[in-house]
Amino acid sequence: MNVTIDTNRLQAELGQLAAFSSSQGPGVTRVLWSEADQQARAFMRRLCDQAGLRVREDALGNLFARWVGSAPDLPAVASGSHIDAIPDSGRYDGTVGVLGALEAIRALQQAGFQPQRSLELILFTAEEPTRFGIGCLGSRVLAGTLDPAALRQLRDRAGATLDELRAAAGFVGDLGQVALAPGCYSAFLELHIEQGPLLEQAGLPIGIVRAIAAPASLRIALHGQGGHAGAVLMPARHDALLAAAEIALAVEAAALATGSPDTVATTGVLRIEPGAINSIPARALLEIDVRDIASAPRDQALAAIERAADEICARRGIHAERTLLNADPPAMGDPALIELVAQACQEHGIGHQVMVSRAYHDSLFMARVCPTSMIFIPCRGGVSHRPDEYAAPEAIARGVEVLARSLAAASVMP
Ligand code: HGY
Ligand code: MN
Ligand code: MN
Repeated sequence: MNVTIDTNRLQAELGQLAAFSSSQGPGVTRVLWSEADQQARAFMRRLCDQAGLRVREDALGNLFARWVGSAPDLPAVASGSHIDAIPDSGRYDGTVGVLGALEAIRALQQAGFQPQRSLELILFTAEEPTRFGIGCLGSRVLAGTLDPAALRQLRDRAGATLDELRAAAGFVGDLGQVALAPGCYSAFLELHIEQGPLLEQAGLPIGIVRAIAAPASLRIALHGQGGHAGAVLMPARHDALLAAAEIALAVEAAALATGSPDTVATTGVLRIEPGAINSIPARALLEIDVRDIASAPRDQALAAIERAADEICARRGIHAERTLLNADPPAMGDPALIELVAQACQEHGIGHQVMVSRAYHDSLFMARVCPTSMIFIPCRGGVSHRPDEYAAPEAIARGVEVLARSLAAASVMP
């Protein structure tokens, strides 16, 4: 089958999507249910309508755009990713998988392909943790791992609840209806930039993902005493920032101490209050991201961080409130789906390698719904979550071509 990717259209759409941002360029900021996110969602709905797809959105804002196949009652084949973006980040993380899936469908339409199993594009709500501190919010709920009661506990930094925010964004449906019915999909395949340097270093255009890292997120709120920066002598102080600083260093030490080269830990958020030069920090909030390809070393690092935080706070007379936001197991790619993608590459002489993903993705949770894998394309220098994140047009087109061929093959599977 002759699959032609309309690179100019795809690049234009990636540029239009990047323009929906709450920050000045070149970085992109598109936080869940912000004005920019709402504009981007409307843009995606228009494109899916123009492609003649059957579009629906659930109570959490997950968007589904379906090309109905000749066997509409069979479990569909799905593809997709996210369009939300952390502050001041890149334009390719997630969007390549959403616009790429749409372009794969349009290329198959153009090629005269007739799907048997329906093909469905999914735009997942809030893959990034920015708004509520927990990543993969939409795919977690779709996979049934987060129930409506837990969702109602979520608050953003301003204290707004998920229900308030989703209603303001126009999503008022029943959260109890979001979880997917078992067997609804026969396969899920996500196209994504690698967010690492391995494909570029290997000179390969395609990665096929066999495992996705096990992420955990820990929030620690520290309460010290604060006070006048001139009047309180050093021995009498209970400085929340200094306790936080020691904890941040303990986070690094815990990752290095597991003996696994894949353990990574990051204090990505550190906020102090009241934040005045002549006021001793009374409060500090840390948000810590800990991962490994395997759960055991990740959990070992988490336990070491919690022990260190207890010791530091006891020694400094600081009260700490710890919240483990999530500690997810890794996900495994489906061997048959990996083989199907590898075959699509081999048949067209496209170099590829099977690899792990150190970033997490919505595929982490779709793997609990149906056989799942990912197609990676190289990004320059492996850079991501930065304004200079970049994937070459020809790399994106190649990934979309492999995705299109893989979706077509999966659609005609018995
Ligand atoms: O943090 C991650 O791994 C993903 O990019 N949200
Ligand atoms: Mn990301
Ligand atoms: Mn992503």
